[in-house]
Amino acid sequence: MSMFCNQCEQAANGTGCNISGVCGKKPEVAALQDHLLYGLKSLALYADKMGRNTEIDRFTIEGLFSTVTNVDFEAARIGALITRCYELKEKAKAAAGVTLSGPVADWKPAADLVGMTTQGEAHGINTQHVNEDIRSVIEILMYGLKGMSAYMDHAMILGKTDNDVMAFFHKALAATTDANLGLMDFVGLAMECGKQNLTVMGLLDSAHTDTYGHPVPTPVQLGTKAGKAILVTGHDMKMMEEILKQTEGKGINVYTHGEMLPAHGYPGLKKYSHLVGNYGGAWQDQAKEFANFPGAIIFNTNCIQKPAESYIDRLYTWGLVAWPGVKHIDGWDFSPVINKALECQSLPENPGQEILTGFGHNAVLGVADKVIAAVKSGDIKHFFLIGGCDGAKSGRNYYTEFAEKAPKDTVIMTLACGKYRFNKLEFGDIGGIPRLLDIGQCNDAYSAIKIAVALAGAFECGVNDLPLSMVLSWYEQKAVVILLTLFHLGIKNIKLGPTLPAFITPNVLAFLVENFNIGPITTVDADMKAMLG
Ligand code: FSO
Ligand code: SF4
Repeated sequence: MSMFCNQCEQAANGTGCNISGVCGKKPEVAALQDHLLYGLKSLALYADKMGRNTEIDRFTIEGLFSTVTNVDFEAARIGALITRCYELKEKAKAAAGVTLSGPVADWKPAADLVGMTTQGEAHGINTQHVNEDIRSVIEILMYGLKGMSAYMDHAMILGKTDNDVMAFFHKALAATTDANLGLMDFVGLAMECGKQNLTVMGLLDSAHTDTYGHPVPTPVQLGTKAGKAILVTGHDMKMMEEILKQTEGKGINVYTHGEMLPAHGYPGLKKYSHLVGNYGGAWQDQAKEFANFPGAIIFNTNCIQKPAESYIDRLYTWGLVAWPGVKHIDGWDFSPVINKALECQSLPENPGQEILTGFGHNAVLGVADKVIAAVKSGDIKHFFLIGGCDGAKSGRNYYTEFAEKAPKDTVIMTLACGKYRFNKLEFGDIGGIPRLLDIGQCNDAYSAIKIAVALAGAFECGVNDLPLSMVLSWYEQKAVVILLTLFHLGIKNIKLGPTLPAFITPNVLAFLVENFNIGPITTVDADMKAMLG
């Protein structure tokens, strides 16, 4: 059985995975995910013609997020989503009061998984256009929508939504099926996706801060505390809160892993004394780290990898993330995970290094006067935003080297899991301002934008005129939509690595270089010199 997927930075040979996914995605799951996307486009054709419907909107977000890299590897779950998608499409068709024609509008899935898989294989990743540049921009748009769905999902879990954003999801999905649209139509939709995502990131920021307060600078212990334990990895704060509530008084310590590290900065989460530290680093080291963590482990979002036998029995998934053979928690009752943690071995008392997190926009802008004065006096010469998602490739050592070589009179802001490349290094401070500021998750990119815009306001210039350089790493589709948001904001001169996306054609790249002067990372010395020059 064949497959083709090129949506993440791991795409085999820099072009696409065609035998099996480097991430572990099997051809059957790839075909089912392609089928689900086809179904979501069919649903969108009708949803675009009716008013807002909460059930359809929520399903669209969950369906898209399920196809993001390292989220759902379970064929049966994707099959169930396809069936549900068809039911909702029929409902939308009746509510819209129109009957559209054409293969996408007429979509009907087979009744069984084998049939759905065969149909998905025929659909592929996009079938409406033959021009390779148009296909490239449609892929950028589709991956942008997938990334935006992830941020929207977290916001929705905390009770936020936005009608205009949801209308855009359906409009854009429907547009990808329109053979009459041309290159610039899709470029416009991709840019609009960046704009809509700014709204979503703002919603998510207020979802987090309204619920848990503004993050405050917080030291996080990297060692272990004696006792039973649960390790939480992923991105979802509400799920983290539930784990903390349900483990209270049970003698279980809770640790963050990967992108959950910024949870320690929120007053509403750090108040739990059994949230004791962060264990391990970024997602791609999970096999080694989970094998050494004797407690229960739970994923609430990406990035899951094939679990090893040594820990699969202690591993759980929740929400949209799933792996065959791994126990899944439906809903909000985490008793099975808690019981497992109580059965498992205890962790030893082994204190370690402390690192700081919690530099969200409120904390950084709270000391804006100090920062501005340090820039004016020349104590701070430059800011670097070294952020983005991490991956397994050795070329990613660039980001460690870049942080290490950043001159002592520069400040590094960071976010997302790429920070683990350097967040345990000692950077010191400039007049009490730490040289390394952990803004949070990839989900907190809004904070970085707010900080940059506020600095530009203070210096009465544009963001592009600030002494600020962005050195970003990308891995999956959440990074794609953040790039679209930065383009929407007119941010130029971004350095992107470790490699450029396989789905960008030379002509589309030329367009991006011409309009945004984005470029691939080269060597640390050359890039640093150009930025500081
Ligand atoms: Fe990383 Fe994974 Fe947060 Fe991504 S854990 S790679 S961009 O899912 O979302 O930064
Ligand atoms: Fe390959 Fe990435 Fe697609 Fe997985 S998500 S199949 S690694 S391109």
